[in-house]
Amino acid sequence: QDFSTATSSALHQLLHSPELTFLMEAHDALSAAIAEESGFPGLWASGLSIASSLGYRDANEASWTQVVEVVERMADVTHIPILVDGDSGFGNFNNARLAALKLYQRGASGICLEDKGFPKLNSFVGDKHPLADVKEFSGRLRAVKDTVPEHRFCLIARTEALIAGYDEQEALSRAHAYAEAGADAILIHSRKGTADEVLSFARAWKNRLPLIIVPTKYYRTPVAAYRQASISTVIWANHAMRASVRAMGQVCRRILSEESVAGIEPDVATLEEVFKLMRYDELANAEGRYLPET
Ligand code: SPV
Ligand code: MG
Repeated sequence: QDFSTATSSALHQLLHSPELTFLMEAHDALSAAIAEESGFPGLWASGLSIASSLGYRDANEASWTQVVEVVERMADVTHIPILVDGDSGFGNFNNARLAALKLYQRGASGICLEDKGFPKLNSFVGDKHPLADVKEFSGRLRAVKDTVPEHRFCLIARTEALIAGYDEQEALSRAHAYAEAGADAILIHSRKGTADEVLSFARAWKNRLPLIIVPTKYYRTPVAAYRQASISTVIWANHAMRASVRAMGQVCRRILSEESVAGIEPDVATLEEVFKLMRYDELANAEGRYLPET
């Protein structure tokens, strides 16, 4: 819990700093270690990516305890804050506060809850994304705030109003309600191919709370536009998972057709890189300290 407190205050600082922050997706301990080693200051434990790595659809097929276990392994191998995609909270206020408490106890720094029902469906799949009632969802947020220690865990409220086809006014009134309910930051999600609607939202929001965006579909917009709009944080939400899908597919097809691994050797990580990431040197040192000399 001390560890959670330290990383969670680091996440608070990232959210509130005047600099634009980038959170990198990770979906298991290995991808988390790689993102940290690359230099990212924090991680997004993506629901889509964790589900994919477990062989599930991003439709609450993975149980909340499975997500907690993945996040625990991510926290064990890293030292940077982890913001967990808590979907819609796995049920009502009671499920949401239970999941948040367990995530906190296992080393997460914050949870992001979206204003949909259970089960949710990934925002880019289909066009049916019924929104939760504002009062009921605000109850989920308040329950989390009252359950996990104040100032030791970040609570992000994500509105899916634009995803669900509502206008900016609906998104704004929801975001204001979630601010009243105690959210530390607002995530405004969009599936448009341009950043126009999130930039317009940012202007109208006037930074009441830090604003987080997920430019998965509007990836062409240069981040200078987000700095100019005083957006707090950008989440690169699924790119480690998608990179591995492409890379693993290519390697599998080549090994199959070439009947050899000689050709792909320069294109895969060396074993030394893997041993370094997983800190085999620490184990060797520990053996020196704890095993009797032979
Ligand atoms: C996720 O990474 O699981 C997200 C972002 O929630 S998105 O897939 O864009 O909905
Ligand atoms: Mg998600």
